[in-house]
Amino acid sequence: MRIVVLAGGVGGARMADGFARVMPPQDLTVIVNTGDDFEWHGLVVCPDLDTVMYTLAGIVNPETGWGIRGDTWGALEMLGRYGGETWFRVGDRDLATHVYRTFLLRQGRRLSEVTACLCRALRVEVAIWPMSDEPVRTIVDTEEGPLPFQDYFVRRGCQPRVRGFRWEGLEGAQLAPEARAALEGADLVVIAPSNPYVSIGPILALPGVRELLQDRTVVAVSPILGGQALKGPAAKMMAELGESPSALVVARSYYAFLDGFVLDHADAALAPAVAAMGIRPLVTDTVILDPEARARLAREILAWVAAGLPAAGEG
Ligand code: FO1
Repeated sequence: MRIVVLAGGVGGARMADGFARVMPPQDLTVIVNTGDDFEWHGLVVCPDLDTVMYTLAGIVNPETGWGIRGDTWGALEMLGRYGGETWFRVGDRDLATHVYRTFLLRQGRRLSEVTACLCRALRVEVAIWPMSDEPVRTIVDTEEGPLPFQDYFVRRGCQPRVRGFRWEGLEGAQLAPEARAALEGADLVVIAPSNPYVSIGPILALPGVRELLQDRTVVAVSPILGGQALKGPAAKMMAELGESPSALVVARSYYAFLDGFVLDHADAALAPAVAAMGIRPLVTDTVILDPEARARLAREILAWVAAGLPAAGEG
């Protein structure tokens, strides 16, 4: 079975890691959000691509879920001494990734090619593709005005109240050719437990993606359990956009193309409402902090899909 995982940052990386642990690497592709990308002191930083890449390479910092384990901060400290901004914390080894990526991009290579080159060097066998080779930048419209994503997320700690989201560059952007080929050939698309607005939203906003998903088997794992996000601002954003935070809001936002929806035990009571939307629910443990839990959830999803998405007690 050829599987494509649509992923954002830490939640996406953990779900991709689960599948990477239980299936042949050549059958798995991860398509990653690039709306969080930005220029940092002249370097092109792709936080979600790097989070997925470092996780699958086994070198991610397990405490933060992003950055490199055991990294040091000498360059950042020096940058601070020069008066440079240091609110976005780039470690010394992580810095090399941004330097080399920027170097390759300036030679005219596409982001997909550059990502493949970095992954090869880190011995990542699973294909990781950016959603687009053209820059697409998430702008968070807040009560204090528009903020570029990392300004909102890191510098302002997700404090300003959200009014909506926009994507700069979307008009000129296409789904990258490698990502498109993977989606076209997929037997199953898994939407990782990533933020539906700012991690999955940009991927779905690219022309043709929703149409491609309508023709495939698509299951999503809820990033919201018990009305809260395990990590990140998804529940806060929901509330500020006038929704009562719930896994149901996520299922509804993917309704047009979703076949199955994976809910945590904490939300078992929502399963009938999911089924009433014509979407098959699977209730299980969706907390995937450790590698064993990730592999178990991936295995469970594969078995569920192979059995034709039976509801509990069926099949
Ligand atoms: N997240 C933070 O909360 N603070 C940081 O200083 C920070 C630095 C950083 C550096 C490299 C990288 O790849 C990711 C980094 N992140 C940081 C995470 C990142 O901002 C978010 O996880 C994603 O953009 C949201 O998915």
